[in-house]
This record gives sequence, C-alpha cells and structure tokens, in this order.
Amino acid sequence: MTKAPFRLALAPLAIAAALITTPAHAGGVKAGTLIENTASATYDGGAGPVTIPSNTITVKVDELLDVTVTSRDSGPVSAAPGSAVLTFELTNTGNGPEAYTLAANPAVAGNDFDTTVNGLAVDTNGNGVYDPGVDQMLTGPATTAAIAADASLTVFVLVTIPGGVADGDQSDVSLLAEAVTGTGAPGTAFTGQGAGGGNAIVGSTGANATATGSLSVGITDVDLIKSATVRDPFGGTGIVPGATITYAIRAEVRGSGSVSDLVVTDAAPADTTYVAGSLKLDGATLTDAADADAGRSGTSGISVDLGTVSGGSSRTVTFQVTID
Ligand SMILES: [Ca+2]
Ligand SMILES: [Ca+2]
Ligand SMILES: [Ca+2]
Repeated sequence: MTKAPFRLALAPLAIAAALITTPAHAGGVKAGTLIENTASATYDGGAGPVTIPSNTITVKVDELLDVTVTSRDSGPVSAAPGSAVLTFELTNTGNGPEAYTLAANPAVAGNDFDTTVNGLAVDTNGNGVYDPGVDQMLTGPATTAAIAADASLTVFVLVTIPGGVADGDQSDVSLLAEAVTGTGAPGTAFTGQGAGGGNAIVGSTGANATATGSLSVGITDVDLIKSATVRDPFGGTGIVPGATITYAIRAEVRGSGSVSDLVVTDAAPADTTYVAGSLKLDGATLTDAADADAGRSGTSGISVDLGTVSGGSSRTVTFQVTID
C-alpha cells in the first residue's frame, strides 16, 4: 500500500488521455451512458520500468429534462367561423427519452375572441398536415408517447372559431408542454427517474415550454348591386318600345381576403332584345363571342368571368337591351 500516495499524485495527469470523444447532441451525452476513467503511472523501482493502473472511476450520465415548442404556421392561420387547425413542433432537447403532457390555452390576453379547443392530435403519418381519422388524437390528459432525445413531434391543436367574429379579428392559442417526469427550476432532481436508472434533472428550460399560434379571421363576401337607366328614341327617359335600357351590375367584394371564380350573369328580360356589342366590364367593351376576353353574350343572356377578386375592390358589368 506504499504506492497509494504516488498513484493519487499522478492521477490528474492521466485524465486528459482518458477522455472519451462523443458525438454532439442537443442534450449532450445520452442519459445512462457510463463514463469510465482509469489513470496509470510508470516508475522505475530499480528493476526496470513498471506501469501500474489506478482504480477505475465510473460515473453514469443523468437524464436532463428539456423541451422546446415552436409554432409551425408561417403566419396567422386564415380562418372563418368553424373549425381550424394550428400546427406546432415539440422537440425533446434533453438527453433521454421523455413523454410530455400538452395543454392548449385559447384564452390568451389580447385576443379579439377566444376559440374553443376541441382536441390535440399528433401527426401520426408524418405529412405535416392534420388528417382526421388518421392522425392520433391525444385524450385527456393529453400525453405524448416517449420521444427520443433530439427527436421532434408535430402536434395539431384543433379549434372552433365562434360565429359573430368580424373580418380581421385575431386570436392566439398557446400550447404548453411539460415533461412527464417533472418540471421545476433548472437543477431540480428526480432521484432514480432518469433513463438507465440514473437521476432525472431539470435542464435550463425548466422541462416545460410554451409556444403561441395565431388565427386571423378572413370573411370575404360579395354584394351585387344592379341599376338601370333608360333612354327613349326621342332623347328622353320614357319607357316606350324602342327605348334602350342600360343595366349596370356592380360586384363589390368586401373583406380582407379574396373570392375566386366570381362570375356575373344576367338574362335579357322578356320583351327586350340584347343590343349586340354592348357588353362592357369597367367601361371596356367585351366581345359577344365566347373567346379570350372575360365576357360573352347569347340568347341565354350575358356572362362575365371576373376570376379572383380581392376584398375592397369592385367590378362593374354593363349591357344594353331595347324594349321590343
Ligand atoms: Ca425520461
Ligand atoms: Ca398527418
Ligand atoms: Ca367575349
């Protein structure tokens, strides 16, 4: 045992050589990993060089409990009264497998209205889109399966937007994830509850995380306003045979979104005859033929295809008939 003091004195010199290189992970070395370290010493006691090992120190890496949550939506989700889906990503930034309980809060300060949360689902088929009946619902309390260290999970929050909301109204929904093993101040330890039998220790995130997703109400509708002016053959406004009626149909698109495939149609009324070549859109003449321009006219009446029209704009179609 006379060698013991000598051995201890040399041990620090040998530690550097014994360090193990490990791949980088967000959460560091995996929980449960054994880190072993043995020092050695060489000496000459008079009978030639002798090398002796120290005892081996083995430590087991504890499990860090950490998590991040982010919104996966590129911006506020455009929505209308009815159902909507917010998409989040949860990442286990700890170093061991961990499950998380999830809670969605629709009552975020500053909301113009609050949604009703109908449920939480995970992206079972991994396509980034909520698929009813395919993606697994998490039922109360909503808890994920264990997620491997460094792995992520896409989570959907399913909400209902109430009636009575106004165009442009906004609402946020927050999603809280908490490590099932426990949360708390960084450094809080849960003895023996780590992966591989070590301890679980709360990491810098507190083992919980919150992210917020946003909804923006886009209600777009169309008002159609029709008016008529009459000019008689005598230069007056008498409604007599031979008089010309000019109909104007104004489509007003209201709201923050847009409408698509907006088509305005009208029929020449009984006892009148369409005036060939009188069809116009915003004052520009359209041919009666069904061709490349937006309009056409025939025995069934006029039709103008306005396509996609943004909220806050209006288009006016005019045409003329004569009274038979
Ligand atoms: Ca765990
Ligand atoms: Ca899916
Ligand atoms: Ca045409």
